[in-house]
Amino acid sequence: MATQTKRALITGITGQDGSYLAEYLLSQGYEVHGIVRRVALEDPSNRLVRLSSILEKLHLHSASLESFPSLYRVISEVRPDELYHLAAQSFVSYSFEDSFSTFSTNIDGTHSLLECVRDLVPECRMYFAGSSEMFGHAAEVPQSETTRFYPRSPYGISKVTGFHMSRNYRESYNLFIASGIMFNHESPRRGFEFVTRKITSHAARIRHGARIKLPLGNLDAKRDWGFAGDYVKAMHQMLQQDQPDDFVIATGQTHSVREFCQLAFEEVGLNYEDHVVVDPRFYRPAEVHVLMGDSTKAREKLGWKAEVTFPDLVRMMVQHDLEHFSRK
Ligand code: F7E
Repeated sequence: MATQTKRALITGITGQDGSYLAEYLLSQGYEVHGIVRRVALEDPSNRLVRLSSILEKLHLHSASLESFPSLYRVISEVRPDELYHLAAQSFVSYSFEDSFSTFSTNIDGTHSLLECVRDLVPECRMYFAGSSEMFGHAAEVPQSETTRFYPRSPYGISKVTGFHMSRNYRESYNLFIASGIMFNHESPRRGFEFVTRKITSHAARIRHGARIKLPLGNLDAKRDWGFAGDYVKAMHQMLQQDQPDDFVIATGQTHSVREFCQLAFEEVGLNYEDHVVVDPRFYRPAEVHVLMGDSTKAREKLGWKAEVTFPDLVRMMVQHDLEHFSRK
């Protein structure tokens, strides 16, 4: 008997992770649906740019995390086998500027989806995108699934809430809901507001002759940076297990923002110290100083490990931006 095509629904499909995940699921033979904002459908050349190479293979539906009825309608139409909830207000700095909208999008949006799954498709397997920001001011290094949460931003708090809600729905209603506690993951598709892409785009533009400085905040913050293309495979793996569970997804290495600058500028033959200026506007009211993940559980149970190393990640992003800005 022929096996039935699995149907996946992705929130946040237009973002970095959503686009890699959509490509990966298509390569695995899935029928891929995505939730996008109505304005994205009206302006595909700008808003769907990360999906441009696969757009005709996708089924896109307009809905908003802020509207329960819109989510309810899409889920009842699509009836997914797997739901990947990636959409969020994900920029930590902005969450300090507008904690209300961050809480509303990230907490109420997750709550709405959980309730839709419970009511409409209780057999659907759901992935919740947790974050290393949940560890925040962590009491231990490295951080694993057993490390206590101590979020340091409204974003981190919203993710802790989403994580606990997901676990509670799993345990209360016997749903298959898995959470990834994902450490920073980057790529040439990263938004320009995040520090890695900010650095690689500036290094490339300066190499091409732009007379600009690179203003940054805390150069000593340390992060466990991996490649987003590796991380979406872990999301999929989590939903193929016999039991739903939570997993730390990380490289196990940590590097400072300063080290990232050093490597990125070296890649274009420059010294970062000649181009970076420290600008207090980019400091955060409360900083997370060191994150480094222990993904032993993911390695043992999912057979997952990060493939792309830190120097290769920096090189990939810089080389992409050199090409990207040569066309501007
Ligand atoms: O900051 C420091 C900043 O904004 C990294 C999101 O995907 O990963 C991401 O959150 C570090 C911080 O990412 C600038 O203070 C210095 O210590 O690239 P970021 P993030 O806050 O770690 C987690 C896992 C998520 O879940 C989030 O959604 O870099 N930093 N100077 C700066 N950061 C920025 N953005 N801009 C600066 O100028």
